[in-house]
Amino acid sequence: MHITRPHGWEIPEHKVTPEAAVLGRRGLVAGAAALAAGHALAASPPAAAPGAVGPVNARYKPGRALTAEKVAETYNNYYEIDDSKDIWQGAQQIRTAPWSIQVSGMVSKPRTIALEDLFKQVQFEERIYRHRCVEAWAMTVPWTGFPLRQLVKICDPLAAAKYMVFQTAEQPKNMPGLDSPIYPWPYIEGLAIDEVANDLAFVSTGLFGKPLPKQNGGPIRLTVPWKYGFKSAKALVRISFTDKQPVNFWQAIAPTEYGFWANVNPAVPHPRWSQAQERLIGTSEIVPTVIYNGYGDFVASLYANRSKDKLFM
Ligand SMILES: Nc1nc2c(c(=O)[nH]1)N[C@H]1C(S)=C(S)[C@@H](COP(=O)(O)O)O[C@H]1N2
Ligand SMILES: [Mo]
Repeated sequence: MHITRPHGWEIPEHKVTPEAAVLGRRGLVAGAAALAAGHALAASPPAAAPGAVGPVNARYKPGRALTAEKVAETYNNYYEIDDSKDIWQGAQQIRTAPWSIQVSGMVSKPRTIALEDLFKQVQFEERIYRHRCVEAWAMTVPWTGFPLRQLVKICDPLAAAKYMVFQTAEQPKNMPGLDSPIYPWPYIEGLAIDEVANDLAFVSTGLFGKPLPKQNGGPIRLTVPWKYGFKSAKALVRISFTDKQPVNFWQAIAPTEYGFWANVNPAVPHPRWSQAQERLIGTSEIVPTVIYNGYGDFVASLYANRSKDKLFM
C-alpha cells in the first residue's frame, strides 16, 4: 500500500495517519518486534489524578484562539488504543488510578513515586500552549501541570546523565493497540538534559481545568510545545536517565522520517508531505507553521551547538 500525501492538511480526519502509513510500505515487522524486547511491563492499578488548577502562566502567549474542548478531546493520536483519531471512547478503559512512576538509570537513588506523593512536591500552574502534530494539524489548549524540571529535581539525576527517557503505560487488557506486533512497544520518548531544564518543557496532569482525560494521556503526560506532537508522550509510567541518546518509538519505526530532535520547522518537509502549513482542528483554517512552533525565543539557543544534528525531523 503506497500512500502519497503531498499536503498533510489534506489528510481525512478520521482515516489516514501518516505516522502509521509508512508501516505498510516497509518490511519493518521483524525489526519493530525486536525493538520491543527488554522493556519492563508496568503494573498500574487505578484512581484519578487531582488535576489541580494553578495560576495561568502569562509568559507564554498562544497568539491563537483556543481549540474547542470537545474537539481536543475527541481527535487524538494514541496508538496503544488504535491508529485512528477516534480513540476517545476506547481510551476510557485505561486504568489511571492508582498510578506511580518508576525512576531509574543514572539517578542518585532509583525509586517509585506514587502520583499523589509527586503532586505534593510540585507547584501547579496552567499554560496555554500550541500543539503541532507532525501530521500537520494543530490545536491550542490550556494544560494544567508543572515544569518538567521540578520532576527532574525530584529524580535527582547524576551529573553524567545526558538524556531523560520517558516510557508510556502498557495495559494489554485495556489497550488493544498493544496487540499489534508491527509497533515497537512500549512507546518511548526522550529529551536532552538541557531541554528538560528549559522552562517550556511541561508535565501535564489536567486539560481545560479538569483532570487530564485518558485519551489525552491521563493521568500524566509530557508536553513539549516546540517539538512535533509525538515527543509529548502520554500516560508516563517510567522515567530514566542515561548518557546515550535513546531511540524513540517513531524513530524506531521509520528512522528516515522521524528523528530524535523533532523540532517544528516549516522549511523542512516531512519526506511525504510539506510542513509549511497546519490545519487548526475544529475549524476550517489552515495557517503557516512557525519555526519551533513559535517558541524560538525560549528554545532556539538550545540548538546553537547542535547544527550538525538533524534538528527538524
Ligand atoms: N503513549 C503515546 N503517547 C503519544 C502518542 C501515542 O500514540 N502514544 N501520540 C503522540 C502524538 S503523534 C501526538 S500528536 C500527541 C497527541 O496528543 P493529543 O491526543 O492530546 O492531542 O500525543 C503524542 N503522545
Ligand atoms: Mo502527532
